[in-house]
Amino acid sequence: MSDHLTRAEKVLQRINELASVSEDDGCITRTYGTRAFIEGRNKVEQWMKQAGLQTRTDNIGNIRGRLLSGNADAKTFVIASHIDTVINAGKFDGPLGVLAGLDLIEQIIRSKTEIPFHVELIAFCDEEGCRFHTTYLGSKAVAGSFDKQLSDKRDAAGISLGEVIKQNGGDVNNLSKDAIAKEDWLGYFEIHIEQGPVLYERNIPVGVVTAIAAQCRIELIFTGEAGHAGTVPMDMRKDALACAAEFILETEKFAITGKKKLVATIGKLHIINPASNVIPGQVICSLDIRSEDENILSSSCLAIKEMAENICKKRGINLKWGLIQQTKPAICDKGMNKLLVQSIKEAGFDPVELVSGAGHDAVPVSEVSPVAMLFVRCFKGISHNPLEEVELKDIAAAIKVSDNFIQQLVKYKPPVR
Ligand code: HGY
Ligand code: MN
Ligand code: MN
Repeated sequence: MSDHLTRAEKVLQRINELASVSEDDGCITRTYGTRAFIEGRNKVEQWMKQAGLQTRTDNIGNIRGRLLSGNADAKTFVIASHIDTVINAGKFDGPLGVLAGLDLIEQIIRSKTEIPFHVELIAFCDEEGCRFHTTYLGSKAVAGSFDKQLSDKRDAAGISLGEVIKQNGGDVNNLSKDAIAKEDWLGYFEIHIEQGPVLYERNIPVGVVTAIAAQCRIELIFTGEAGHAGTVPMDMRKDALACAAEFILETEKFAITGKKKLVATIGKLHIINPASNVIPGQVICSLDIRSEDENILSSSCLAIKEMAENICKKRGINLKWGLIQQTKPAICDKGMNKLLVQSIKEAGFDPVELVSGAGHDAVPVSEVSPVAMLFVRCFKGISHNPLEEVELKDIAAAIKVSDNFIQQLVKYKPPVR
């Protein structure tokens, strides 16, 4: 078996071991700051230590492992991804990038490669934003863009982010000390499953990411009037759920018919005080809209908001529209992408470039550092789903390409930023 396949087997074994750590018995869920998250992070820290890295948990809760260059003044090259998950997740979204990244560093050590830069492996603690509905907490802290006001955000149980940081040994006031200063970044590299069907359909194991789509996360609160399901005539109701349902279908129609290279998703819908014999008085739902074109995203956001207001006006429902987060598109570094394309060719594969519809920790990092991402084919592009699957040979392909990339980087002198 080739060396890359053997290494891929070890990566897959660790992915499976990490996948066995979950806050839910029947599925994989590791959300920010929970006991299961900490247990999973401890596992990753163990593996980092076994590899000989200097490890530390920073204040927000990332686990970080450093391999120092012989040159003390060297810049830092970060290899990273996340170890938090969505609810009922697949096992590759995040952990593949962290554990393949660890393998690359083990290879640097094993091959005694002289590195002119420090290498830092980071397992980010909250890319998905499932617990506090705001993403990139870990990568924002490392990029120096963490907004302290976020620590007031509360989860479904009313616990604040600040309390969770403190509970887990972090200090919100020291978060800024965990950032890597802009002048100290050499670059950022993330291996991640594509989470889409392109590589699978084209039967290609890996692809180069050119950009990461802009996205908007919104919370809508529809307030009508709770009432008796048996007595209130249909034309006298202020049914918050029926209103939300019309909004959801109209939003889907907008995204489909508009062909505006836009995707729109309502992934969370919550009826306040639900009962089968009560007309829903209040409903809360999420709205996630994305486009690689920032202008299309903002104009679509306005159009969807106006459409929601019109539906609510017609039905006598009050609407609260709350912007949770808006991120610009992140452009990947052309210099590093050239090296990645070269590395793919050297590994014997056709280089393919694609835009990521999914968000990644590379987004906040791209504000302070050149970023590059290597996508890995996943079964039918399925992700955020326990059916998420990656073949061993594709992990081996990603390792082979990434080895080449690291060797090119060692020789490459990026233009001064
Ligand atoms: O939502 C996303 O795009 C990412 O998976 N967090
Ligand atoms: Mn991810
Ligand atoms: Mn994800």
